Amino acid sequence: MAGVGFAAGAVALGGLSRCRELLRVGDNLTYSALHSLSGTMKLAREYDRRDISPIVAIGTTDPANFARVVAYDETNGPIYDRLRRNDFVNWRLRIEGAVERSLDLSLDDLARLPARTQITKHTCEEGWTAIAEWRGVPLANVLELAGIKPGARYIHFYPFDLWADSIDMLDAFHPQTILAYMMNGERLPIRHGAPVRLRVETQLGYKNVKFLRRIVVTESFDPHFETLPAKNGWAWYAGI
Ligand SMILES: Nc1nc2c(c(=O)[nH]1)N[C@H]1C(S)=C(S)[C@@H](COP(=O)(O)O)O[C@H]1N2
Ligand SMILES: [Mo]
Repeated sequence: MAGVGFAAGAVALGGLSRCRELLRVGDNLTYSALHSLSGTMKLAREYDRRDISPIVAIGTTDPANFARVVAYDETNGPIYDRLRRNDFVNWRLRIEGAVERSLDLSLDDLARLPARTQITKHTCEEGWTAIAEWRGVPLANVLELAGIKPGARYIHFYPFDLWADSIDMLDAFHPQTILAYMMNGERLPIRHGAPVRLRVETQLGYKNVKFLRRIVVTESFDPHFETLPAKNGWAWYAGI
């Protein structure tokens, strides 16, 4: 794992100068100061079971509830509704883009891959924090399965609501970056992102995309990739 992470890190740094041109000034400073210069894979602090705290569900708490969700997606909201009625048996996570082979992974497929459990602190940009236990597949394992192409630089995450976001290879191959399907020892509840959400422990809360349906690997940074966090004026890189 460490070897793979290092290699991916080197690849990501190669693309950095290009991406730096495209990012806003604020992002540049944070990105340089907190991320690219470190070059190492610093682990976020992990806690004990007794530290687990009540965690509020924020943002979209049910992508199928069109009446209450600001980020309701007219196409994917109804699909989410159908999938959850059948306990997500027919849900598939699509992985595509700059990969050797596209994948459609079921919950069972994910459960068969090596898993990681971590008790970490979620830090929301609104100022609250909460500690929870997450279990899921390291994103690195899924990317290796798909075989990312040499030019791949960024990973985009698309959920069943209108939220979306992207991370670079350093964070994608970070050992604590997982596709979580369990929370506090139980299946991930709807309000926290069922059936699968991203946990990226190196960044602020809004990067942790819930209700995943699609992951797209890209070679270049798309400054026009429309995301709700970007529309809110929040930085693309939100390292903590
Ligand atoms: N799909 C989706 N992911 C999302 C959001 C959302 O509204 N929709 N909100 C984000 C924000 S701002 C935070 S703080 C966390 C909250 O996660 P929680 O609801 O499990 O506490 O999810 C993030 N991921
Ligand atoms: Mo947040």
